[in-house]
Amino acid sequence: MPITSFCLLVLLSANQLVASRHLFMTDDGEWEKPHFIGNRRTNGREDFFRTWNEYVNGFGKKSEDHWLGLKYMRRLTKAGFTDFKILLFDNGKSYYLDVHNFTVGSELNRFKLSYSGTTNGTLKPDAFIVLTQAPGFSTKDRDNDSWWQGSCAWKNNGAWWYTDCGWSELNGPWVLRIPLPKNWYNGDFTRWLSKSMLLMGLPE
Ligand SMILES: [Ca+2]
Repeated sequence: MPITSFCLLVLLSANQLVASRHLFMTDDGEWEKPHFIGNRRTNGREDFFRTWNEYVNGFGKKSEDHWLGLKYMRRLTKAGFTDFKILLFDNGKSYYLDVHNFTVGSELNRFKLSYSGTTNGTLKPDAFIVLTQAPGFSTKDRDNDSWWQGSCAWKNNGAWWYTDCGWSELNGPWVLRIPLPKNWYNGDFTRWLSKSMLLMGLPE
């Protein structure tokens, strides 16, 4: 058994391992290497306006829309899954951003994001860089954002690495454009998204 598979068996529950079925993508952001899906939004049937504990432990069906869980994302980066891909779908077109040497911090560190590598893709890195400036992950019952006047999770009806409240939101309500849809700012325009995914994979 490869060491990586062994690590995953040790680190992840059987429930979480279902995610490893999704080994390959076929689109602009093709990844022909093992990866896990941290976030999948494709049909709007799953409720993403959830609590801190739910975001820590994960929710949803792994074969459909789901959030893998912050503690599993943390363990994956510690196990070497430090390539991060953001996949966005907007009006039939897909866009992606690859991030190398990506880390999810510990729960004590509020699952703060950081990276020490490079980025490339059809999306500009700006919105991702703002994510890494967030003090930590925030939910409707845990305000770790840098907006002192209120809670970005309540403002956006989501849960995310908010600053004040940032340039992206992939865990927001499943609505088209009004009032607070999922979105991603891309330097000169904002993508109002129909679908999105966050992937975590092994480096080349
Ligand atoms: Ca706040």
